[in-house]
Amino acid sequence: MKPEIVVLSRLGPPEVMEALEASYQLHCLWEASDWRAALMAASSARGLVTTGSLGADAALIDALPALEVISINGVGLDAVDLPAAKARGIAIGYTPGVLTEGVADMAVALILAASRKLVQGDRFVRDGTWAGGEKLALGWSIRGKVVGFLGFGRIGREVARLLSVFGISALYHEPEALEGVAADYCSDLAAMAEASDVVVVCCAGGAATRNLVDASVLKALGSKGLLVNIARGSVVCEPDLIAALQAGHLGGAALDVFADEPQIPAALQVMENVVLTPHIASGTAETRLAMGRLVVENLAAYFSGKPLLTPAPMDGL
Ligand code: 8YV
Repeated sequence: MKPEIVVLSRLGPPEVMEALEASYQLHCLWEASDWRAALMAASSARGLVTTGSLGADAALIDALPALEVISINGVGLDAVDLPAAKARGIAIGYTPGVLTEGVADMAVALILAASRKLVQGDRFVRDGTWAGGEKLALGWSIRGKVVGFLGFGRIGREVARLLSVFGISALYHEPEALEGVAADYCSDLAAMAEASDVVVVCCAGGAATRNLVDASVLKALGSKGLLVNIARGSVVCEPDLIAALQAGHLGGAALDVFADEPQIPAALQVMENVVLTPHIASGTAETRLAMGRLVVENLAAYFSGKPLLTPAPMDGL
């Protein structure tokens, strides 16, 4: 008998779904019109596959009494109730490392999209404004600028490495200074923003970072500054962001993540100096395949009695 697992959202690459189907009896929740009924039908499920953004809250964990392992298709752990899982002795796997490059590439793409007005320019061409004789206002160059990183883990460091080609100077903010990194530490986030042309949010989500980027940080980044977020919407106080953009206290924003996805405030949607993407920083075929394979490998390790390849850190819980 194949073990039963619940899968919350279809994982993109067909190879991944095929691998899951080959080894498990799947409860595909995205196909269910009634989640509650689907979860009740999955009461024997021993595994759960979820995403970084969907996670697994205490209610979902409670609804699965036979749950033994959660395999997350993502690196973010903020949407998983880790204490609830730990209390039940549930093993948790996630996908660190394999999405670092994909997400870092997206941060660079967002910086270039905003600074070189790629999206605005595309609209300008398509809607006939260019043909009507108007000129798009000038963009600006990232070359030689100062980029501040809120969070300087794997992803932040990879973004900094990529941007080094443009001759940027890198600053970073973390709770503590890090050993051996090629960037200058700023203990004060607002001071880092003040010294930066661009701030890239690359820290983990969750209570420790909620609303860290608030009105004071945005004002410090300034009327020419660009905020890029490829981490979690929760790190940026969205009402403060909207107010700063509307007041001209902030130059622009390039955002892949939002406070209440997929709901995006209407105010952001009408701003020309804002680039919006639908949480796709890890969304390349290559990255999603690598993530999906790791999701499958973590489950396979668990069900064959081996340690997970990439267990979520549970220390201190
Ligand atoms: C994706 C993410 O949203 O890794 C994460 O934490 O947020 C992203 O990679 C998602 O989890 C892919 O399914």
